Amino acid sequence: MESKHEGRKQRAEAPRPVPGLPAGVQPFEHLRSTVERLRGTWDGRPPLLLTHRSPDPDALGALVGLHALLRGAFGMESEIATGGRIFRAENLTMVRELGLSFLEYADIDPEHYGGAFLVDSQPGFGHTPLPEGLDLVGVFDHHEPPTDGAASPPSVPHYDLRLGIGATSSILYEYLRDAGVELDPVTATALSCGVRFDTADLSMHVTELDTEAYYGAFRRADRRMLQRIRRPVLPASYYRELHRCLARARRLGPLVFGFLGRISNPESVAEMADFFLRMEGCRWTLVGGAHGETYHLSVRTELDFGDAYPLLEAVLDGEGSFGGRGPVAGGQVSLAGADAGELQRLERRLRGRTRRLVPADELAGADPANGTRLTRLP
Ligand SMILES: [Mn+2]
Repeated sequence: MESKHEGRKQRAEAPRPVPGLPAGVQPFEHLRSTVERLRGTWDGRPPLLLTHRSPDPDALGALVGLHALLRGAFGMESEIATGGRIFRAENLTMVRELGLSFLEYADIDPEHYGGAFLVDSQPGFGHTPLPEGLDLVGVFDHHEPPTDGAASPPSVPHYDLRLGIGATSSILYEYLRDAGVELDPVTATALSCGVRFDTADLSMHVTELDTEAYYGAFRRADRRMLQRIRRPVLPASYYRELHRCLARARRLGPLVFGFLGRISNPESVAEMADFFLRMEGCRWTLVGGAHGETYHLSVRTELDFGDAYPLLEAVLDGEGSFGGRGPVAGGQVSLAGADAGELQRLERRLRGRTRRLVPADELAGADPANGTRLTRLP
């Protein structure tokens, strides 16, 4: 079957330097010498651990892993600060079950810390504001570096960027292993959640290290806690939103899409996009909804259908920003300062472009203007 988006190939990008550790150096040894060199200048002040906004399980796992590493390997207590509310029920449950508590960005006093570490993100990423007046000592990440403003690697003493590794939690697992730090149940559970989430239970983006981390962390994890995180208690509002989403969603050949208007939880769009992809015969999904001053969009594709991001690129057609990795893509359009009618107009534009991505011969009897309500599907 031919799909319209197959002609859209990823733009070739000029090769750019990838920041990383010096060749041949053992990561933990490099971290040890960096910490030993710098901690004398910290006057006993602790390091602050940071990640991207609204941390996901991999970011949380890496934070907990780094906290345990600094304590176990260097006898150093650290503090963690996070920004952006966490909405996804699994992630909230993970924080609660693991007994984690974080500082808010607004409460950070840079004078109080010797330096900062950043996990599962890099300086220059839009979703990662860094507090001013605090030097980055280390970065641990597995994402492609930002394409703009990063012509040369940033000058961070310990910059461990490993493209291709499935999860930052796996990278921290390696440090803990090499440092000989025994995994306590909380750290093991956190790392296990992180590797599981970013590799979809070792089904994608998997390396040897991810596999070792997945089983190694799981062996020492609290299994009951893992199960509670996997099947979290859901608030009543979740079911209200699910109902609205089911009522608004439409099927158009291989596509299930829904534009939800205002939503109470910005994670709903990703959850529903995942949920619809499981429908028999569905090859790709797109869900959008407005939360606060931002319109959120998620696209999911079946693996053999092609990447998600060219589809989202076509739907956005230059509006907003977006990113993607394989079968997953997400985007945002700002509604800041927009009048009351703009949300409806935006959804109308998005809906029009979305419909045009489905070739006429794939409509399978659906009304090409509106699609078919899920309740009316044969
Ligand atoms: Mn990650």
